[in-house]
Amino acid sequence: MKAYWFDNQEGDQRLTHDSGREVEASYLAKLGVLYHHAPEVSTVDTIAKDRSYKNRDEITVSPSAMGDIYEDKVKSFFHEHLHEDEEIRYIRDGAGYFDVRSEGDEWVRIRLEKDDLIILPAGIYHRFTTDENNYIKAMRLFKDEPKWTPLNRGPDTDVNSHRAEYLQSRGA
Ligand code: KMT
Ligand code: NI
Repeated sequence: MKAYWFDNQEGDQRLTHDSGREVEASYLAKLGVLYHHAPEVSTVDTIAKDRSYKNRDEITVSPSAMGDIYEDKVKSFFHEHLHEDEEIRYIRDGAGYFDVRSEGDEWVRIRLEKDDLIILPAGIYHRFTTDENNYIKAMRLFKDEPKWTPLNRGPDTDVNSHRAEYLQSRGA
C-alpha cells in the first residue's frame, strides 16, 4: 500500500498521478479508511468474522477476463460514487488504485497490491481504477444483502443519510 495526494493532472486514470506528497495510514484512518497488510488469509477470516461478513467472491478486472466490456467497466469504476454499506477489498494479484475524498474534498490515491486489504466506510466518496498493467484480482467480502450499488455523486448523494452519518462520524 502506498497513499499520496493525487496530482490532478490530465492524462489516463491508470497512470500513477503521484504528486509526490505522501499520505500516512493514520490520516486514512481519520477518513475512516482502514488498511491491513494480510499475507495470511486467516487475518481476513478474522476481520470478516468480527464485522459479520458471511460471504466472499473473487473478481478479476482485466481485458482477458472481461473481454470487450473491460474499458467500459474501468471507466464506470472510476465514476465518483458512494455506497450505503462499507466496501472491503482484499487484493490477491495485480494492482490498482482506490481514490478517496479527503476532508477538504481532495483526492487521496491509494495504491494496492497483493495481500493489501482495504475497508472503505459507507458514505465516503471514492472511485477505482486498474493501473497501467490492466490487471487486478480481488476478493470482495459481503454481508447477506450488500448495498453495493454505486450511487454516483450528485445532489441526491450529498443529502443521502449514509453520507450524513459518515460525515458526522468523522466530526465534519
Ligand atoms: C469497486 O468497488 O469499484 C470494485 O469492486 C472494483 C473492482 S475490485 C478491485
Ligand atoms: Ni465503490
